[in-house]
Amino acid sequence: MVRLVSADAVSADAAFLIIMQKRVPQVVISILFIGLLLVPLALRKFGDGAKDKTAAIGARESISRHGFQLKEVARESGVEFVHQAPRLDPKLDPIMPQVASMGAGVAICDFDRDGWQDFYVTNSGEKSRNKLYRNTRNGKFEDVALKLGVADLNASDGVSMGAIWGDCDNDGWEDLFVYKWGRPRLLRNNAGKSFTDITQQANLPSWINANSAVWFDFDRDSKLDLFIGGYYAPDVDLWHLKTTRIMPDSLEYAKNGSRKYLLRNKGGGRFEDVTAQMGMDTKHWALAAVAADLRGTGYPDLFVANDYGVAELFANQNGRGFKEIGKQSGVGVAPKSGMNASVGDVLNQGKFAIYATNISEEGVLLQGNNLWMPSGGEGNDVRYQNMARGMGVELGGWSFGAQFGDLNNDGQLDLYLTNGYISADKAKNYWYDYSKVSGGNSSIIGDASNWPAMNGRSLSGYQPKRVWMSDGAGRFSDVAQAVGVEDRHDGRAVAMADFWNRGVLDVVVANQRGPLLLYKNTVAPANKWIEFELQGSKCNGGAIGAQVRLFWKSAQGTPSQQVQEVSGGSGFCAQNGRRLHFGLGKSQVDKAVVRWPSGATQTIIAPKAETIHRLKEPSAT
Ligand SMILES: [Ca+2]
Ligand SMILES: [Ca+2]
Ligand SMILES: [Ca+2]
Repeated sequence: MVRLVSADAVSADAAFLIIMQKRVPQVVISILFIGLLLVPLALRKFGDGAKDKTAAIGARESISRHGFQLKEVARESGVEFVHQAPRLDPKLDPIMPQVASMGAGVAICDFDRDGWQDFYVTNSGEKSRNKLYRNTRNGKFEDVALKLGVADLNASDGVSMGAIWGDCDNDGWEDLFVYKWGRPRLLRNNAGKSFTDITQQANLPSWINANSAVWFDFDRDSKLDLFIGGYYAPDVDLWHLKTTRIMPDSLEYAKNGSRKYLLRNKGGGRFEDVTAQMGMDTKHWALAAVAADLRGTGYPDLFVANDYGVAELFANQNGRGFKEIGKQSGVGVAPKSGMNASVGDVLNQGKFAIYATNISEEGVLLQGNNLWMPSGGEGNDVRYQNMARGMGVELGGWSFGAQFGDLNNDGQLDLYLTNGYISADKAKNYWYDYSKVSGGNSSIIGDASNWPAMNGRSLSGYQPKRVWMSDGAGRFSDVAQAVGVEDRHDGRAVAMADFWNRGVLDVVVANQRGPLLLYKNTVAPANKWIEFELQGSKCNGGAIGAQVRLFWKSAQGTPSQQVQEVSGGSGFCAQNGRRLHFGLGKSQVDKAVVRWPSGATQTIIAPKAETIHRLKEPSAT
């Protein structure tokens, strides 16, 4: 999950300035430029922790200073979930904590369509149970997984790694796909009252060691298709190893990862494997993926973050196949430990940036996270520049899941990141042994028996999380401690939704071998908001792939816009709520333009703020 190098070669601050010059006044550029000059200084001074700026303050002060406050309320909300890791083949015992280091996932969905967001959480211990937390509207959640038939997915044929919701049969009810190290499972939602396992008839692959999956309708035939990214090769049974040569054969250009799976929905609950035919037959250690219309073609593209290799960008060729443009677009140049894929219209340009996370450990390794900002070009010639350093979201420790969302409703997307790999003995560190092995040749690295026993040592454990607040002018600052995010668990999945229908984004975090955390958000009431819940009639029920483009004027009259897209999975082993949330600050909304996956658009002039707008796709389009 790591390569030992000094620093990321990509530096794009100059290009960033060129972009910024087109859209912000001179004074902002000056401030920004001074800010950029100060960045290296700040990095040296604060290193990876940057705790000085983020000291804990009271809730009232946090709301007045930053516009919001997060309070962890899992237990008082009835959510008591602790993730269990799998116990794999005993031959891996000496390094089990690092092999069995994933599986804590969370996917949000209003599965019973009562207007309140629910969530599904994966567990990974053999015979452990997954949970489906139904929102009981009174501030609490109740686990209905066992009752509805989606709890016992770890009893045989592998264990869960994550899940995504998508209405694959277009009956209006979102179905559940659970990906595993093992046999993937598809569960049909019976009107929110029960689930039926339809894996067999769906014709899914029999075994994938998967850590990422995304629902998206790549060919826009209205039927949701499924992308699954594999990690270990599919012929590896982690409980019954034929060989200990299962580790990556390189930490930079590993060739022994898994194939991918692009499964086209044929209707009637059946899927067909079109991976090679559509140009996705590459082999990597995929850890995260996100689909979105990145190039304005109307078709969803797919970004894949790979561990031990370069990222891939699959440009959708009008539904007829994909062209991998990672290298030419800039996102697939430096090999890293890609562990997250999420998108957001970071500077309100009407275009998506992509955030991929990696690993940084002070004094040992600085890979740096990537914030890929669109920097020009069209079609297959689209270009991205990594602005993570200049914008202040580069160093996040051993980073895993991250999501964009406007946490303080000021009209600018913020970024929540969780991290931490293995928190064991605080006084003992595995980094030295880790470095020794990872510096070896492929036959050394690739064999688990060559890896020194961990013996209870930590590896990038107990890390402070990041809540990066955007200033709207291209800089993020970490306010995690100040706004109440003080946990140090081994974070994996992050997902956001307005759980209590209050017009704010709450955050749920799944931790490896740790408790599920539910951060309830309180936002300064002066900041307004608007939300859109889209229901497909011709497209898939959850309207995955639909976009809302919101146009507004600031209190000073400056026009702005922000685009958001309904997602079938993003981050790391996560899926945000389907409802789109926009913070408005004190701005006036001019209009909202909805683009349904069919391509039909619908314009709503001056939609009311402080309102959840529930829109159904016009059936006549
Ligand atoms: Ca619900
Ligand atoms: Ca359905
Ligand atoms: Ca389709």
